[in-house]
Amino acid sequence: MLIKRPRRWEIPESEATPEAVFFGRRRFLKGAAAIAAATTALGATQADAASLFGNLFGGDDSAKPAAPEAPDPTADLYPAKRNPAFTLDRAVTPEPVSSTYNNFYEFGTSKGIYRDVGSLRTRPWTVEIAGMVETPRTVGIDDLIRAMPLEERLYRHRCVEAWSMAVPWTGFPLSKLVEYAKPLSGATYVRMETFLDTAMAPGQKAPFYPWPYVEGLTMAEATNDLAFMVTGVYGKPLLKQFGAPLRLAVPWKYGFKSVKSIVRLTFTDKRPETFWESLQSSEYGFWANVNPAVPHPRWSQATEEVIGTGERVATQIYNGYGPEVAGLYKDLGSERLFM
Ligand SMILES: Nc1nc2c(c(=O)[nH]1)N[C@H]1C(S)=C(S)[C@@H](COP(=O)(O)O)O[C@H]1N2
Ligand SMILES: [Mo]
Repeated sequence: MLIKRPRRWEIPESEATPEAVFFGRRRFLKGAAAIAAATTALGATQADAASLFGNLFGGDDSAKPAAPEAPDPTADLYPAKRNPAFTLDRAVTPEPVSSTYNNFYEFGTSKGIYRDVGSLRTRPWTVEIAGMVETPRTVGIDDLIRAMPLEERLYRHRCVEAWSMAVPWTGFPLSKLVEYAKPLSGATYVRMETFLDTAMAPGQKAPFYPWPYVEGLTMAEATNDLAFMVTGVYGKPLLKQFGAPLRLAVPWKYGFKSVKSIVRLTFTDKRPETFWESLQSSEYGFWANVNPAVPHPRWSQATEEVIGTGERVATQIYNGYGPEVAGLYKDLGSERLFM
């Protein structure tokens, strides 16, 4: 039994409001009012409306037992060999810490969604390759993982909410998946999408979010060596709360760019409209590169809480990955690159 108590690194809402809370509050009121109006019109009471809304986000925080599942069909591929090129300036965050402090709004807005992801079914799972490619196609996740060269990389991970971790991801360079997809030369962006299934993910019943979760990169970003498709963590197949069975890790950008539980990649010549940007473009942009000198409209980005240590450290430009990625942005002076 886990007892929920505030931890040192949980920044008070008054200081740094997580992505959800702002909308959480404003849109919550709208959503609650809409549900109240709708259900009242149908003859239900306001109390029913309130409990319906409570149910959307799972009114209680207690553990939900996960149904028994077959062992992961790719388990034999782990642990993969660590790539020594990717080192850290800090200790790896212990798994019990990083796996109990996650953002995955499909399952609710708390950091404790590891208790609620049992309903995520990761097999069968397919990944669709769509849009401007030689041949659009759909591939089974296990065939895809086995076709790719797996390696382990230690990456820093910096959330826009001013906390960070260091995580040993296993996966393959996104550039390998781009090669596999054979995009047409006119494609300039890749759009990546999470599943949409309200039965698996109760958070997707909340009507005021633009589901499914969408993210995107330019082709230059997607083929940069740092852009990593993640299939495992801590030497094992990915745990559900980290975005199983396939998620992105782009460590020079704020965490919200690293989309989880991907089902579709669409190659396109139009810049994708992303989940957070369409919710609130004045706070969350397309580029979202980490920069301590550019504050979020509601809090500073100068420092970050290292989850699990109680330490607050200085944030680095591009989250410390400037040598690898700064060149991608040298001709984009007029763009809002840092939010
Ligand atoms: N589909 C989906 N992807 C997502 C999110 C989400 O809510 N849904 N949250 C993002 C945010 S805000 C962060 S910080 C990271 C969190 O990744 P982690 O839980 O592995 O630390 O996932 C990102 N990817
Ligand atoms: Mo985040």
